[in-house]
Amino acid sequence: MTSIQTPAIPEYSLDRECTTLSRHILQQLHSFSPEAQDLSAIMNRIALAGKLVSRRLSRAGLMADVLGFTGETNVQGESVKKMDVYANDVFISVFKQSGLVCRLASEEMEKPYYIPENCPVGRYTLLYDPIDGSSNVDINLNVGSIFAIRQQTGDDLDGEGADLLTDGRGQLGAGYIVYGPSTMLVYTIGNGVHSFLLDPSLGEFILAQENIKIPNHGPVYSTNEGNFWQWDEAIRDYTRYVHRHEGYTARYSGALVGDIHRILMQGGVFLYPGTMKNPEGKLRLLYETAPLAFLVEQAGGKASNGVKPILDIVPDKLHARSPLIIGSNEDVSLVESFIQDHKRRSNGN
Ligand code: AFP
Repeated sequence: MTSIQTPAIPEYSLDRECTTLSRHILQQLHSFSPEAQDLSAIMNRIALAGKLVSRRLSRAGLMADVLGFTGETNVQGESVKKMDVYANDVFISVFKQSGLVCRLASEEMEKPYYIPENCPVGRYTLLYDPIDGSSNVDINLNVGSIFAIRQQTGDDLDGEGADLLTDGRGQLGAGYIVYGPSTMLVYTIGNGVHSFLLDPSLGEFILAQENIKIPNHGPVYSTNEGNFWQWDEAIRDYTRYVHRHEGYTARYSGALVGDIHRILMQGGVFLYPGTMKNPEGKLRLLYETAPLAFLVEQAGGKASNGVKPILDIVPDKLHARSPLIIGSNEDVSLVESFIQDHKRRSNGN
């Protein structure tokens, strides 16, 4: 009997190199059911959007009319970058003729966008921030895309997306793509958190790490201290505490995705509290804080608005905002303890 040659490439690496996103999702769901196939196909289209945006970003500085502002202002009152528009359109285009996603809602669009040919068969809605951290785009610093997948429950006849105004526990899947030295997609479908790295030579997102667990505590605190005097006294006291105690270091990139990715891998806490001017803070619930809260909770971390879990907050409008305190369990609990203490003291207890 001839002995079987051990393959040149060790088994696990070939298997790993073949572990694409769509295969991994079916493995995660231990099923080939229509729902599993749909989620796998949706994630595959999100991956395609990530490849297209990554390619554009990597060459933007050499291309004409790709960087800079459009001169328009979006529904958030922010000046729109040309890359915001490109990325927003990419996410719409990858779902055309898919029969999957009937509706998309994003930071760049006042109302949900419908893909008529996908409705009514398409039973999913994609919520996304096409370019998170767009203030970093023109200076070649890291940016990201954030996404969440939800079931379409209502008929939404007025096109306002009222059926989307539910808490974050209804998210079927969520994640982000970070466009940094390499392009990485990190996702959850409620079965742990997993990362995939874009291998440009293959044009494929390949499995990098499975079941990522966030450390229970980390040295990093990430916040825009330029807002210090606009914060509640509780948040100011927390900031004074980390200034006065060994073992803390500040890291803030101006792009939520990059800051969250650092904390997911190294531990710590990210804060975007409410301010006197904006008590609800800046970050949007449905396509920024809720997707990241789902992901971080799945990695064993915590996410709140200082008082209640982000995933329990019900938005009152599509572009609703929420304060965000997210990251390692111990560090988020520490910030929350400052808020509770202040509340107790102001109630005279
Ligand atoms: P842009 O996408 O408009 O640059 O906003 C980025 C962001 O939503 C988030 O990624 C950052 O954490 C946060 O806003 C930065 O806000 P500040 O500039 O107020 O610190």
